[in-house]
Amino acid sequence: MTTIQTLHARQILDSRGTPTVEVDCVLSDGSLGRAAVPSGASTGKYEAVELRDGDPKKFFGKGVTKAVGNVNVVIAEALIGKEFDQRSLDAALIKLDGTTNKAQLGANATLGVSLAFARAVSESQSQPLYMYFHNLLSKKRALSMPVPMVLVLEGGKHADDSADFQEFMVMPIGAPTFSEALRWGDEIYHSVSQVLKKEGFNINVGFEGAFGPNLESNAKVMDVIIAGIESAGYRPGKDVSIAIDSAASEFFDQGSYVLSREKKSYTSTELVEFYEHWADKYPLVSLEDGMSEDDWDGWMNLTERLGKKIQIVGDDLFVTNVERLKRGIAEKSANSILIKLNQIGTVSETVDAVEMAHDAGFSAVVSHRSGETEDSSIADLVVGLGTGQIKTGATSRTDRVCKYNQLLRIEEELGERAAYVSPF
Ligand code: 2PG
Ligand code: MG
Repeated sequence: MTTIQTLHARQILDSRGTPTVEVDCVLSDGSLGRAAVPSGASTGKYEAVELRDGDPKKFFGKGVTKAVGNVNVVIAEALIGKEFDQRSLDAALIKLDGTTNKAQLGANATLGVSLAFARAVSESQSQPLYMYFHNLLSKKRALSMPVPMVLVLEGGKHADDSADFQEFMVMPIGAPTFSEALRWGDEIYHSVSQVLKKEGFNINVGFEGAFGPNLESNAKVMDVIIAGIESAGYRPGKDVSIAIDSAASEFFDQGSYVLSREKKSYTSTELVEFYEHWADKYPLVSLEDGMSEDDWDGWMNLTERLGKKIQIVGDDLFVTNVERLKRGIAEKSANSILIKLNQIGTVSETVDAVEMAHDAGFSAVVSHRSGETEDSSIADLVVGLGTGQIKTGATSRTDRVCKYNQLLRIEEELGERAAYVSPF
């Protein structure tokens, strides 16, 4: 148990030039923990509330001074001078908020405090942050270096006038170590840029550092990626496979899925058939948010048809929330969960979601948001919880690369104590 001496939040900017919350937590022994909160663009309807000021005169309503004030006044008054561990701190935050979705204090306020406290305690105990997270697990699990989902092309809400699906990623499943996997991913990222240039497309990047060209179809994106993998000298499907985040809630409109690149609308069943065709044709190993967040029947159908062959990941569907995950496990809606700290708003609830997933035989993929900061906590989280997969954007832009670089440091420190094992 540790006593919190001071809590101080401030408004800073994220990678999209949008305000976000940063929190400094100082413990009674003087240890400082600092954490910054990320923010989504294609946010799930059921995520915990991100509190924004709504004052149109400042930052177009996107200021976070209310959330900052909640930390500096409400939370500080309730917590300062008291002793906590991570569990009791997070329970106190949940109680103080009093709602089921952090609507009172804002998940950006609660997560800032929860994560800054985690960093402060790991500092106080002179232990790496990944070990601190590791020790929060109720059932022990090996530390592991994650297989990265390296983003190469983006569309949907993350890039202007690009593919309908939001993220196209490469997974170096055949690499021997994390650092080699990162090298392969980075080489492919650069090769994809060469392929695009050669074909006369622009190489402007989207929110997460990957290219967002105006290609004529979604299938063309897959062809470009395969060409990029091959020209970098790797074998598609053997060395490197493909992962997609469709972010289907974003193109679900009044009961149908509208792919504007294809100039076509699909029913839920037809979209599953579309994916089946892609899973036959391409070296696809993972599909995130293939269906919309409320299409539970569609998810069940997708998992029944494809779940033995590929990873079916729920992001907007589960929003790192154990209640929604429980339903997904019972109904066999997916076989994997995307993990985002700010979707739920505390470290402990995030750990609970990972453990529930693992107990059910689901995999868990730790993820960034499209709006990020220099905070690299998710690199430590994925190693400490041993989930084995991370999604943290392209191998460019410091807001993405800082997570990869932290993983390189952790790999160096752990050596053989943390294996790199492909789940595929
Ligand atoms: C996603 C995320 C991260 P956003 O959908 O998985 O890539 O996007 O943060 O915009 O929700
Ligand atoms: Mg997603």
